Amino acid sequence: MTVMFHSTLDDPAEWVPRLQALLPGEDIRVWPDIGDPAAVDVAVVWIPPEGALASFSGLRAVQSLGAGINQLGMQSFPPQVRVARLVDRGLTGMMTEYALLAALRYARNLDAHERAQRASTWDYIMPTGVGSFTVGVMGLGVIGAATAMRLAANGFPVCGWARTPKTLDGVRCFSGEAGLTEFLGQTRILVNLLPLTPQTENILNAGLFDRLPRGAFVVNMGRGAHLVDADLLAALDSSHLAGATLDVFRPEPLPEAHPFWLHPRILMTPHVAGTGDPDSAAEVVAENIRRAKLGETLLNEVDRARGY
Ligand code: NDP
Ligand code: OXD
Repeated sequence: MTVMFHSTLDDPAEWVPRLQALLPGEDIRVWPDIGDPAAVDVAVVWIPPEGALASFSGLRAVQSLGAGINQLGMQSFPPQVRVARLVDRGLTGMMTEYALLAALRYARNLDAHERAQRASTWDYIMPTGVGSFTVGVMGLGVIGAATAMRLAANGFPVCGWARTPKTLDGVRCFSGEAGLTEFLGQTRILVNLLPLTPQTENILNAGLFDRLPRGAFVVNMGRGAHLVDADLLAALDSSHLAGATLDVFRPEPLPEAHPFWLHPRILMTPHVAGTGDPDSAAEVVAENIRRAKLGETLLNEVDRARGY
């Protein structure tokens, strides 16, 4: 088996020795030193090198180094190519931690205190605690479900929304278009953990914000294209929304002139909410390389028609 590794974020010096130790005898090559492209059986990538996969005529599988797969451009892959997203306990843990941090910052008014400090103002805001801040988690998959449970374990009332009905301990679950309005109506901090698909693109828009209570907060950890930037700015500027925490953007990096950078009610981070931990994730990737060799279904294989 020939495996091609490429990432602009993940360090091959951390990944390749781990993969090699788990897959003795397999040939792991790091882009661009890959030799004959037709020999590549499996591509392990965050974003594939521009146009490269088209020349991998023997490609059997693509393993994403991210939990999301929209960045792979998989529409152009031949139908027999299997695609897997990354499910890794290290990544999931970091994502839940980020959501908890963002929710606690709002529940304990740290955003308001940051603004008051910048204005040298002693602004006493009576703390109310987390119990009065219902968090609504959009997307109850691997990361969304773990996030909802972690928030609930930390005292937040939590509700969740997904495409299909779910049951999660301590989380009030809603599903489908029919459940969305009730879900949003009780959400004070909205955390987006949806995958990007044609159905979820632009979902964080003016119509959705209008269904949140006045003074709600938005935390976008999914993808930049979930959010209609102008609608967020309008909702913040009218004070319908009180703040936003954004980890993902369209495009990344966000251009310097974008109004998000200097907005007093937006906290930005550069797509760092979670990353795969090679110590734990290399095992999952190695198992998928073994499965690709045997022509088996991959772990966390993406339903290509569904898009996640
Ligand atoms: P999963 O595939 O495990 O879960 C996706 C969830 O979204 C499922 O509950 C699914 O519902 C729900 N969903 C999908 N489409 C719809 C829809 N149209 N309406 C309602 N619900 C829908 O994904 P993960 O939890 O592993 O990851 C979620 C996303 O988080 C990734 O796709 C990625 O975009 C983002 N991410 C961001 C990172 C960052 O650093 N910022 C890091 C990692 C991930 P159902 O189960 O009913 O099908
Ligand atoms: C992602 C990731 O999908 O970093 O954004 O895993």
